[in-house]
Amino acid sequence: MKKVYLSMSSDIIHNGHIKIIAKASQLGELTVAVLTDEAVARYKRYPMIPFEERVQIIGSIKGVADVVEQTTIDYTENLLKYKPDIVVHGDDWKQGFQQPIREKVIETLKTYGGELVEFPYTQEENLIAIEKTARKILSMPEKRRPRLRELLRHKGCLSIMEAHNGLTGLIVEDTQVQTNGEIKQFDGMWVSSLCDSTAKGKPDIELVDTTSRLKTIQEIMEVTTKPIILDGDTGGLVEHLQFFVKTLERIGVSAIIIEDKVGLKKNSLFGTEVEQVQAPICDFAEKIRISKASLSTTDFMIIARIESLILEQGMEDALERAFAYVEAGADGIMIHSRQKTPDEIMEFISSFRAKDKQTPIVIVPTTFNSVTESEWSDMGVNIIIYANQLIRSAFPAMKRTAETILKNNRCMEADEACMPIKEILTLIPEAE
Ligand code: SPV
Ligand code: MG
Repeated sequence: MKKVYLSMSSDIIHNGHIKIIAKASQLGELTVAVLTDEAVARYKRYPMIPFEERVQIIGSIKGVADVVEQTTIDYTENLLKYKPDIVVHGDDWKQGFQQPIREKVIETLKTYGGELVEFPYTQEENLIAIEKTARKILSMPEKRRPRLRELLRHKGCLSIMEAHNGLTGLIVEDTQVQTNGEIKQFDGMWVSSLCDSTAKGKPDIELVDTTSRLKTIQEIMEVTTKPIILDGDTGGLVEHLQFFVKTLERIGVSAIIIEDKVGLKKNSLFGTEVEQVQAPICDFAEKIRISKASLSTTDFMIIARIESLILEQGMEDALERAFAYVEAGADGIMIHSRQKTPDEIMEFISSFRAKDKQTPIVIVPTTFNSVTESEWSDMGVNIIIYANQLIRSAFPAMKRTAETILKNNRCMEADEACMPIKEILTLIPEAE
């Protein structure tokens, strides 16, 4: 009896799957590999049905002899482990983003004399509609809110990009790249105080009030499904913060990061050029304790941001604060720096991790930007936030276009830097 291998990532099992399973099982003893939640989330949307349930469902389909786990969309590891005689797939992967994965499968099969069998793929008419519904469900507060914790559990280190309106939300939601057969996308969004303020033509000094911040979040939420981390600045008065975190939790935000400063907040990257005052440790710890106590779920995270390195208060102070904030109930620690080199951040991470292996560490590598994500991950970082790159790249592009039109007294010369009219008209579909 030949060993047959079929990999499945879908959480919506339709007739096309049943047909391919039936055909595959006629070729020999069929093992179906179910992609883990992490692997699915990496290249598609987050699965609505968790891995364990998908294993049960697929295992009970007629013709499936065994179910195994596949942890990446790349088959290589499993093929070398199980050495199936035949790999089965729909012929749709000859085109599109799965092409390099297909080529790698063919190459690996060659090494031990395996064979690829492709069946015509039957696209279910109503699948597109079902996918749209899945997206709507995933954007519901109770589904979106716990997603950050879920991703942290599955992936260990997340890549988060800033969004400051619906359009940038869509960029973070939908942008995917393909390198060496791996598909990559962002795990969630950072609603930055700097970008939210700048987009409104305001300075980053807690001038944009919570009502306005909530409006930005709602705008993003309406068109996306990924988890949202809010830059909560200092959190303001604790008497206000305890209400604000409840609102955020209710609408489906996953986390707020609050920084340990008091008085008029200025952007951290000014450092000591402007007057900025750090809160006494006990006051900030109390702020965390009170706001944590007002939450109704265990999903929502309150992350404490330490400004000691920004304000040149030293490593000892940063570490003392980190442990005090964790003790007060902080669900994560963000350590910030404005150095060009990553040295002080790395020193903090290794000292903190020597004593605390669990609490998520968040970094914003705007100035110390040479370290790769996998290097940060190896050091013990859990959330990497790209805090301002979308707005920083959009502004010079828009300014250049404005100048080009002024200089030329017409817009023809600006056209090459613009997307075609047809594309902008159809970028946002009219109907859901
Ligand atoms: C933000 O994005 O608003 C931040 C990060 O708080 S930083 O600008 O580096 O302070
Ligand atoms: Mg900020």
